[in-house]
Amino acid sequence: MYLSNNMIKTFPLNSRAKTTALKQPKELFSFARDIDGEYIFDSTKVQDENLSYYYLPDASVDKQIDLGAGYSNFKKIPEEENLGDFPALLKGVMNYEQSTGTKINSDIITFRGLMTKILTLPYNLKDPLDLHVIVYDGQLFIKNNDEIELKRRQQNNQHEDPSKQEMMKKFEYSGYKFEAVSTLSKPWGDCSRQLIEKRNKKVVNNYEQYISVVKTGIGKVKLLLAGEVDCLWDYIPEDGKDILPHYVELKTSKVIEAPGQVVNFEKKLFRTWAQSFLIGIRKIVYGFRDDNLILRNVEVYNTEEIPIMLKDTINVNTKIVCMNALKWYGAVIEWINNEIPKDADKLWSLTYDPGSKSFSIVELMQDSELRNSVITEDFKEWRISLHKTES
Ligand code: 0WD
Ligand code: CA
Repeated sequence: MYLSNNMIKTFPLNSRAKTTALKQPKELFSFARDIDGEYIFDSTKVQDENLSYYYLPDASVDKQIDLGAGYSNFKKIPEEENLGDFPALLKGVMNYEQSTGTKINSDIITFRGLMTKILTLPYNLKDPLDLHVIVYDGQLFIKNNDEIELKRRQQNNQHEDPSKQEMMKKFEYSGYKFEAVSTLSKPWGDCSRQLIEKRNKKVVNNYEQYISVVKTGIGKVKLLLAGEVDCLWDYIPEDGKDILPHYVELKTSKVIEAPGQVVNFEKKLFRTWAQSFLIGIRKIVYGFRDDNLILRNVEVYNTEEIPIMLKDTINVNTKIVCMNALKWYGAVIEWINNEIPKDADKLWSLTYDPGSKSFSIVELMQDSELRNSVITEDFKEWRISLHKTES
């Protein structure tokens, strides 16, 4: 419920920042979720134990890997447990701040996926957005409106035609299966031949997750973004050197057989560009599968090349241009940052409604249950103690 005496503020969709001063993303720490759904916070440990290595030679691709194999054994996390875990993220933030003795000075703290939605919004005008902004200790914590998000996921998964629904689930599975067959848990040199060959038989799950937390910014706004990283391209750099250039985003898509499918793929590529660009991931690997879920070929893209590629080939009707999206992103992030006061611990909603095509914010009534589910007791205690030592 929003407060009746509060004005809804809307932001025109054609707003663009004149410049897009971007900060180079920098990783502050990483954490991981293990197969049991437990979190691990020691960055060095999770880099060693929870981050995998890309390895898929052409000879393996030629073997026609079945990305549907093992589907019935998929260990899938329930949707309601996979909504972006703020308590885990803030535990990581707290650990990091305790190690440095200072507060991370970001204006906005959130999951990367939500910023991908905002960045790509001008080209996804049919997709609604329903977020909550929780103001705490001078910072904006942005999360999904979980209730709406869950309902939406359930609707998306529900097809009238049960065989279609089953097919959609298999497509989803094939993405995780591609991750399993294209990565190794240790560097290639430390893997036995048997381990490499056995990965096709590994039970696939989406519990295990490696999350990088990066500091980045656009214009004057500083952001802390947490995003899932699929694997390493080559190796972990030595002694604290920048790991971001070594990360890879893995994706699957249908093989492109007809000209009409090119536009669709380019839309996906644009979204993947946005997702990777936001946290400074430089490489994207696409596995192309046919309708029978057989892996047919693999393509590697450098993130920075995608905007140029799209400009060259894009269909005039879709006009997907990354720069235009970035100018929108620069403008809208600055607007959010300016319009929501940081000195009052309030609750706001941030929505995009495809019906009226309006992007807006409005203050909501306080909701302590929601607030406590994001800003944990531990985190509060930590921040209070930090400010005591400062004054
Ligand atoms: O509403 C959501 N989708 C959110 C999920 C909001 C915030 C966080 N999360 C959770 C998810 O578990 C996610 O994996 O936090 C994790 C990290 O967040 P993120 O990196 O911001 O998520 P995003 O960029 O949207 O997606 C990264 C990966 C996906 O890989 P692909 O290649 O499909 O983009 O996270 C997984 C998925 O592997 N993922 C999901 N898996 C199942 N159901 C979902 C989902 N709805 N969303 C993301
Ligand atoms: Ca992925």
